[in-house]
Amino acid sequence: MLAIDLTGKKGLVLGIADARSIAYGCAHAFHAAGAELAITYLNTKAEPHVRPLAQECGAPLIMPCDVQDDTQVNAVFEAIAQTWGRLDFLLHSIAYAPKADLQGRVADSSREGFAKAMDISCHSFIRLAKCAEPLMGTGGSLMTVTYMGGEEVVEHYGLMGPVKAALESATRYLAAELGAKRIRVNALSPGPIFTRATGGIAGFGDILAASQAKAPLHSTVNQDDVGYMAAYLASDFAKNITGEVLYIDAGYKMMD
Ligand code: 0WD
Repeated sequence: MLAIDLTGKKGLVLGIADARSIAYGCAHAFHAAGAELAITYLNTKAEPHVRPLAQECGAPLIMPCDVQDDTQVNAVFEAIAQTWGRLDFLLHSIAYAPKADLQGRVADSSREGFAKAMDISCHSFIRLAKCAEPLMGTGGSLMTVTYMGGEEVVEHYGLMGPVKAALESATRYLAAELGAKRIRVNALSPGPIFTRATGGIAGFGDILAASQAKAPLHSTVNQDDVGYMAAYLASDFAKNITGEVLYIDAGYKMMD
C-alpha cells in the first residue's frame, strides 16, 4: 500500500493558537504520518491552549516563539540543532495585521501597520527559511499558508491581499534560491475555514456558505484537508514539487 510515511522526519510547526488552527490540522497529520515535531506558541497567553495539543502530538520540543523576537527564533533553532541535529520540514502558518488597517481600505493603510503585517506575515517566513537552511543539509520542505486574496481582489481581505501576494512571491524566490540544496518551498492556499483568525469576521458564515455553493465540489474545506496536503508536501512523494501555490479550495478559484 502506498501511504504517506513521515517516520524519522523532524518538523517544526509555527502558528498553532488553538485546536481550530490550520497549523494544528497540519501538526495532527504530520504526527499521524509518523513525524516527530517541534511546536511553538506565541506567548504565555497562548501556551495553555497550545501545550496540550503539542503534547497530544508527542512533541519533544514545545517552545515560545514570537517571530518578531529574534532571540526566541534563534533559541528554537538552537534547540532543534541540539535535539535532532537537523530539520526535514517547517510549517509557517502565521498572519497578523493591525485591526484598523485590516478593516479599512488598502489605500488608507498606515505605513506602520503595513510594515508590521509584512514583517509578521511574510518576512518572518524568509527569516525562518534562513534559520532552517543549515539544518537541511540533505534537503527539506518549507511550507507557508496563503489565501486567494493574494492573487485576486477579495472583498474585506484588504491589507492582507498585498501581504499574501508578497508571501507567494517570496515562496517562489526562496524555491529558486534553495533548490540547489534540495530544499523545496511551497505555499498552501486553503479556502475559508472557521478559525480564531476568521471567527471575528462579521458575516464569515455567509462567506463559507457562498464558497460552498460556488465551488465545483460544493464542500467547505477543513483543517484536516490542509493537513493532508501539508503531509504530502513534507514527504518524499513531493520531491519534485517546489515554488507552487497549492489550492485546497474544492475548486473554488477557477470559477468566475
Ligand atoms: O480561512 C482561513 N482561516 C484561512 C487562513 C484561509 C487561507 C489562509 N489562512 C492563513 C492565515 O492567513 C494564516 O497565515 O492560514 C494561516 C493560519 O491562520 P488560522 O489557522 O486561520 O488562524 P489562527 O488559528 O488564529 O492562527 C494564526 C496564528 C495566531 O493566532 P492569533 O489568533 O493569536 O492571532 O498566527 C500566530 C498566532 O498563533 N501568530 C504569531 N506567531 C508567532 N509570532 C505571531 C507572531 N508575531 N502573530 C500571530
